[in-house]
Amino acid sequence: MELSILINKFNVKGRLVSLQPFGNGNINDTFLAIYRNTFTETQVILQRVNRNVFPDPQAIMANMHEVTKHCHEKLEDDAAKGSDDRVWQMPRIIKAKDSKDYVVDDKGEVWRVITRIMSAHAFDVAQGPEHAMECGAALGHFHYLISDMDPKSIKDPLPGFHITSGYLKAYDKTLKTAAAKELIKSSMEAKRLAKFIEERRDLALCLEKAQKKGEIKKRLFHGDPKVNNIMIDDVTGKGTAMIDLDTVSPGLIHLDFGDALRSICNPAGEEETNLAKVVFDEDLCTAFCKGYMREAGSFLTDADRAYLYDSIRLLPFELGLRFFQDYLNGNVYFKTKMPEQNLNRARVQFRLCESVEARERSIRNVLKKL
Ligand code: GN1
Ligand code: MG
Repeated sequence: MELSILINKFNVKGRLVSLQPFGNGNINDTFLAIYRNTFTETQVILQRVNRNVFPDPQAIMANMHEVTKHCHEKLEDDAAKGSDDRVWQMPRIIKAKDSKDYVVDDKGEVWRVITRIMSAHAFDVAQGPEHAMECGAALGHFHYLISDMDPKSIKDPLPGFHITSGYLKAYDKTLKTAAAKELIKSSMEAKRLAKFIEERRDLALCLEKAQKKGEIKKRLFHGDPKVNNIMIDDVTGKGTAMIDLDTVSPGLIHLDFGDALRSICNPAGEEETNLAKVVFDEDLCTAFCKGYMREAGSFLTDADRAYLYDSIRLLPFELGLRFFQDYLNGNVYFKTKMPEQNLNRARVQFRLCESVEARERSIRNVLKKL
């Protein structure tokens, strides 16, 4: 189905004047649509939910309905009190003309339209300590927003997501295939990455073990709080919204903390090819943590705090493992433009993990002072 016919099934007023690919997501297809009428224009986001990744796209939309309903009520109550230093925002679902939250096309693909947060941008890399602090505040505020939601209202969007032991199992299975064996045999770099993983198998289980012992507990978490999912107000420079709500589900908030830091403290970005530029930036880390703690510090127990360092080390390892496994498995999960792209993305994450390890003492010191 042509995109302009598809978007016409949603309830947006005005005439469609532009529909263009938008953003740099690795999973869903995203477009920006501009509608014009005699007085003004409306911009909305059209997205196809990737059913290769999300087994049940309708469940994703049911979750989004619940999350946005809960958070919008809370946001409006807080805005009415007027005690915040800004208007916190969250995109809203725009319903289809048949009143559903999504449209299924003739191929069975699920499409949604959501509002665009205007006069705000998300960046692919951290712009400096102030930006990092605002990212921390936005994630902390998001954790506050979802903290009193009933976890039972959310269906598991992606079974096994962020369970590192599961990614190791998938990796071990892939290693046994002829294609993966060939790729490792023919590349020194792939061999080096495989060795990197072997040396850190124990690390992969640290949070899972702490959870089994009951030291840290599951709560709702965002699941994908990387820097380009955090909207910053163009006018004030303040964090205003977390976007990409598909993976909100019960899990450890440590995973969000570690994932946000692995993305924010790597100003070279996820696609850097010169590994010498990939360094974990401690100033950005300190700034992020300050912003996060300001909004969410009161929820964290001593045990939660004790595992923050482990989360910062684990998340780049886990993402590197996911990229490398996908590379060996024929690039079927993360979108790629070049065959070696997932290999390179894995190199970057593993370098970042090493950089965290080299700075363990001083990162722990930063965390202690929070
Ligand atoms: C994916 O959708 P996007 O590009 O924001 C991935 C995250 C990774 C990220 C790395 C559902 O996020 O887990 O951290 O790529 N999302 C999913 O860029 O797998
Ligand atoms: Mg995204």
